[in-house]
Amino acid sequence: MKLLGFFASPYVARVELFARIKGLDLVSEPPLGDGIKSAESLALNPIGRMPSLEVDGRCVAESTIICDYLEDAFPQQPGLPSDPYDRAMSRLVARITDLYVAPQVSPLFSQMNPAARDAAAVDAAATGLTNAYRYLEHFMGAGPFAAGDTPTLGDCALAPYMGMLKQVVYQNFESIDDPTDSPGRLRDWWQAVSDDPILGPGMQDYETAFAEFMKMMAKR
Ligand SMILES: N[C@@H](CCC(=O)N[C@@H](CS)C(=O)NCC(=O)O)C(=O)O
Repeated sequence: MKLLGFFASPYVARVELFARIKGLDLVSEPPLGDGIKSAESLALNPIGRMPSLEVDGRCVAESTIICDYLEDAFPQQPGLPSDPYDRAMSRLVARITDLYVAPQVSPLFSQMNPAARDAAAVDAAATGLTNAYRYLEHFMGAGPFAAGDTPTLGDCALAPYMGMLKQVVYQNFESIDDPTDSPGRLRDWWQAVSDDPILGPGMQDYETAFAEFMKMMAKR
């Protein structure tokens, strides 16, 4: 079994962090050929995005589906809560990350230069993020993690996005606040993630990998 993709991707990180909380030895490795659009990679996963999980020559695609596969294939150390409602909430945090947090990021990436900034585009993304944080706070429950008192899928999905937003958004866009900086559910969640013996070091690794990715992009 091979996890193909770069850890700097929040979707690859989701799967690798999920594997870590499940105690699985699954470390991401570079895509086949010369990248995700190579003939070798596309033959395995025609979607052409990372991550892909190669299992005996076959492929499981899409980060959350890969996590579902790992949960089914390796149930011994669960990566989801046992209570059905809490399981749904953990999955919902991952879904809110995909549907309401992630779409705000690319528009902001293209507005990094303050001199050429489209204020309306920044405002729209800021509103989108504020709404997404409200949805998360509504559904996350008492915690301190995304769904309960141990890390599960929702944490593995949201934490890399939050780490990425911390590096590229909150410090570059004055009008967008870091929700983990002011008292509230997301600050308590981030503290729990940072203090966790698996997710804390995992997020340090993610932040290093993402910073290296940004440096590489800046040189291009
Ligand atoms: N819905 C996919 C999203 C994966 C995704 O967009 N990955 C990015 C890297 S962060 C990618 O491969 N982008 C390449 C492309 O869009 O061509 C998942 O959850 O796995």
